[in-house]
Amino acid sequence: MEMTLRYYGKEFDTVKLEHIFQIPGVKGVITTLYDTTPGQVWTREAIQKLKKEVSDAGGHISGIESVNVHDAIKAGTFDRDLYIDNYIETLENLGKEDIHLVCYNFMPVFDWTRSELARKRPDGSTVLAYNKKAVESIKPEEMFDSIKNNSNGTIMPGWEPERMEKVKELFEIYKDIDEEKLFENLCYFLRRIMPVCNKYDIKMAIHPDDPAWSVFGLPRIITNEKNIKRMLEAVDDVHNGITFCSGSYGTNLENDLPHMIREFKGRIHFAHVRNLKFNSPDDFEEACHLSSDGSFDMYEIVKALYETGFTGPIRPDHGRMIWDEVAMPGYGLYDRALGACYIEGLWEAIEKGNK
Ligand code: DNO
Repeated sequence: MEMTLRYYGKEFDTVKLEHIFQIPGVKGVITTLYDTTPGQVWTREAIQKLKKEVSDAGGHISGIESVNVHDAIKAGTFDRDLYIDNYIETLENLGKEDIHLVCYNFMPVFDWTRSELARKRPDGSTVLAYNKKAVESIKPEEMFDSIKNNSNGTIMPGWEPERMEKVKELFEIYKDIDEEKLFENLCYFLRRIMPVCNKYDIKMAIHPDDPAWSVFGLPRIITNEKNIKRMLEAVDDVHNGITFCSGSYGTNLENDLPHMIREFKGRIHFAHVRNLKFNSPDDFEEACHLSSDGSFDMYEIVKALYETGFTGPIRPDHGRMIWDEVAMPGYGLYDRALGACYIEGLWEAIEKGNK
């Protein structure tokens, strides 16, 4: 495995690349062109500029998170092929620039959802949290406003203003889309992009739906073992793979995380490793990475990755806000740095224990 950190680019991130590369063991970042909108072609020039920014700071790009998928593709509207052509062109340009991992998601309208961005924990740190009843009692616009007002002046991924301007229109195009139709649209998209992925050896790694259930009545499909299996079998190409995000799959308490890692051996191209603390099945908060702080056994998760011969990038995921840091919620430097070292420590112990 390679330890990495997510980075949004110098105009958007509150964390500096130079600081990221001071974290022990981190020389790679997972990044994106944060100022592009879904459907837009990423030019080679823009990709080169991003690569240079990262290499000037002493590191490299380990993968992209995300190249977002236009809603026309997810909803399968008449114009989807045009947007798929653009996506293919972006992949081609990434391939030519020697980038071989792309994380994306197939969640209608929104990306991840949370009811709070700064729930206070007993030690004074703040974390992202989800309460099912709170989410069920509000409208999507209200959630957008609350996210916007609590993001410390940053733009949260998946909650970009352009997306929200069109929220009503977006809901309209999904009105006849159920899970089955969404699944077909995903397979259609994957079949069309596989040739370019094969040509440039680009591994596509779909991110799970977070949380792993339907939100605001929209269908969600990347939620459990059965559905992933179906997707991997429907387009049976190693370039059609997954991002194993413990925090997202873990929202569904029926998902056995280490078992899923073993089951999808060879098709996990990227891992987000983080812990959640459940207060009840309908309420969880994002704990620090340590097993003892949350509901998951992080040792078993890392061990499953190790034992399945995982060689891709891992990143610590959302961190708590600690030590008075003011940053994009979930994406401060300090707690993610602690998370990275903890995961590296688990990995080293497991590796040496196996020799
Ligand atoms: C949230 C992230 C997601 C993820 C996308 C991938 O913090 O885990 O925004 O990057 O779903 O496309």
